[in-house]
This record gives sequence, structure tokens and C-alpha cells, in this order.
Amino acid sequence: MAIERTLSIIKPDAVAKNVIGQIYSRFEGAGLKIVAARMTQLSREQAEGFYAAHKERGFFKDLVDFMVSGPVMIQALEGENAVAVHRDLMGATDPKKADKGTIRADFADSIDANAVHGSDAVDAAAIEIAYFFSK
Ligand code: RTP
Ligand code: MG
Repeated sequence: MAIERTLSIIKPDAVAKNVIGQIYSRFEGAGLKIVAARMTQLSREQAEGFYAAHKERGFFKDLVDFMVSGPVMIQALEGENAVAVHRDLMGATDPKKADKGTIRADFADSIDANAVHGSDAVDAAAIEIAYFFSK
């Protein structure tokens, strides 16, 4: 089994709902270790840069507007198969389609306000972790 790192963001909706601790408990319960963490308010430039891969998508402006709408909690998580373990904890992008018991099913309201971000691959995770944290 590979020890991986992944980048997690608790988005403004979930921070506003005061469920950071409940989400952290799920990470810890799944064997993911929080190896770096920072609460911050993203600037538009930071949010646009972070989601640059989605720049041409119709939802890009809504996504950036949402990500700068309030503070976010950003963390790097480490553990066996961390990328996939974290994606499984998150559930599907659209909370209406997310499995019961996932973070998005339990805490998210819509495909825009969907509680959490998680890297989708190990190489993307390395880039995303470096975007927010120094070595
Ligand atoms: P994330 O990057 O935030 O972890 O989410 P994801 O991988 O599950 O979804 P992704 O395709 O990377 O999309 C990034 C975020 O954009 C919003 N989105 N809106 N209206 C739409 O069709 C739509 N599709 C995606 C979501 O908030 C999603 O988390
Ligand atoms: Mg994504």
C-alpha cells in the first residue's frame, strides 16, 4: 500500500456551518493524518489559480465566487491511498448523488456549495499541496 498525501479544503459553506471538527473526525477515523493546516480567506487570484484547470467551464465564475465567499480550512492529509480514501469520504460532487454517510451527503447543500474539495490524483495533489504550503 502506498503512503500518499492529498490536499483537502473545507469550503466556505461547511466552515460557516461549524462542522470543521466533525469533518476532521472523519479524516482521522479513516486513518488520514493532518500533516499541515491553515484557515484563510482566499483572494480571487488564489481561487482562480487553484481551479485554473476549470477556467473554460461554464461554472468557473460561480465556483470562484463561492470559494471567496468566506473563510476556508485547508489541510494536507497523509495516509495509505490517501487520495482515494479522501475522495470516498467526500462522496460525489453533487450532494444529491452522494452516497449516504459521505461528507457531501451529510453537510453539502448543492453542487456549488458542496462542503469540501479533494485532489483527484497523486500528481495533482503534489501541485495543490505546494500551492498552499511550503515544504
Ligand atoms: P473539487 O475539485 O472541488 O474537489 O470537486 P470535484 O473534483 O468533485 O469536482 P470538479 O469536477 O473538480 O469541479 C470542481 C467544483 O466545481 C463545481 N462544479 N459545478 N455546476 C456544475 O456543473 C459544476 N460542476 C462542478 C463543484 O463545486 C465542484 O466541486
Ligand atoms: Mg476536482
